[in-house]
Amino acid sequence: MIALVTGASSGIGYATARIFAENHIDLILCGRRNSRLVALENEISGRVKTIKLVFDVTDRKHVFEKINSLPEEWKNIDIVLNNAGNAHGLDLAQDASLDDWEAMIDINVKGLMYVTKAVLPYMIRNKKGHIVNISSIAGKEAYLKGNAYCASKHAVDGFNNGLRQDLLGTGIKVSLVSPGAVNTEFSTVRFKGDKERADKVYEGFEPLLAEDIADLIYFIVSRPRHVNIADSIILPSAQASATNFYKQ
Ligand code: 8X3
Repeated sequence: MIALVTGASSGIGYATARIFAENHIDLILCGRRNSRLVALENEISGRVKTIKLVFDVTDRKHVFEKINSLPEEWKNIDIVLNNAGNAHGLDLAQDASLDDWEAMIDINVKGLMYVTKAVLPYMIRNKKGHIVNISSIAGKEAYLKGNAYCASKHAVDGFNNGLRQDLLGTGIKVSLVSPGAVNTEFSTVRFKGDKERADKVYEGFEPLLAEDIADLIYFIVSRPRHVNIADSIILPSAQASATNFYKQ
C-alpha cells in the first residue's frame, strides 16, 4: 500500500504518516519544508519505504510536475490524505486581511483540488484508491470571525461530497474528517506566531491531539473494501460545537 500525505511535516499529517508507517503503508511525504520531512523520514525509514516531494500545494504547475515525476512504482497510490491547510487570522470580515482570505482559499481549497486532480488519473487507471479530505468543524458551522476559514472548509466539505458522487463506481472511496479543537501549530499559525494567544485557545479543557485524528484516519482507510466512512466529525469531549466548550 502507498499513501500520499500532504502537509506531512507537522500536526495531523505528521502523526498520520507515523501511524501509516506503523501499519506498513509506504509513504509519499509532501510538504513545503524539506528539513522537517527529512526528520520524519529518519523516524520512520526502516519500517517502510518513503519518498519526499517538496512542493507548495498552491503552486498548481509544481503540484502536477512533482506528482507526475514520481517513479512509476510510486504512482500506484492507494491513499491520498489531503491534509495541508491552515487558518490565517481570526478577525471580523470588515477588518480581515484580503491576503489572509486568499491564502486560505488558495491552500485549503485550490491546493486540495490540485492534488486530487493530479492523483486521480493514477487511481482511475488502477480502479482503486481512497481520498481522505481533512476539513474542520468550521466546514459544518460558520462562527464569529471565522468568515473565510469557515468558507474554505465548507468548500472542502462540498468538494468532498461532489467528488464522492463523481467517483461512484470507479473503485475510489472518498471520505471526510472534520476535527474540532486539535492542539497543533494550527492556532499559532492562525495568530501569526503569537504563541500566548494560541495557547489560550486550548486552556481549561483537554484538546484533541494530532494522534487522535491520525487514529481515526487509519480506521477510515483500514475498513474493508465495501465500507466507506463518508463523513466524520471528531471533537474533544469538552467541545459540543465550533464555539461551545466546557472549560474548567
Ligand atoms: C480547526 C477547528 O474550530 O478552530 O479547524 O475552526 S476551529
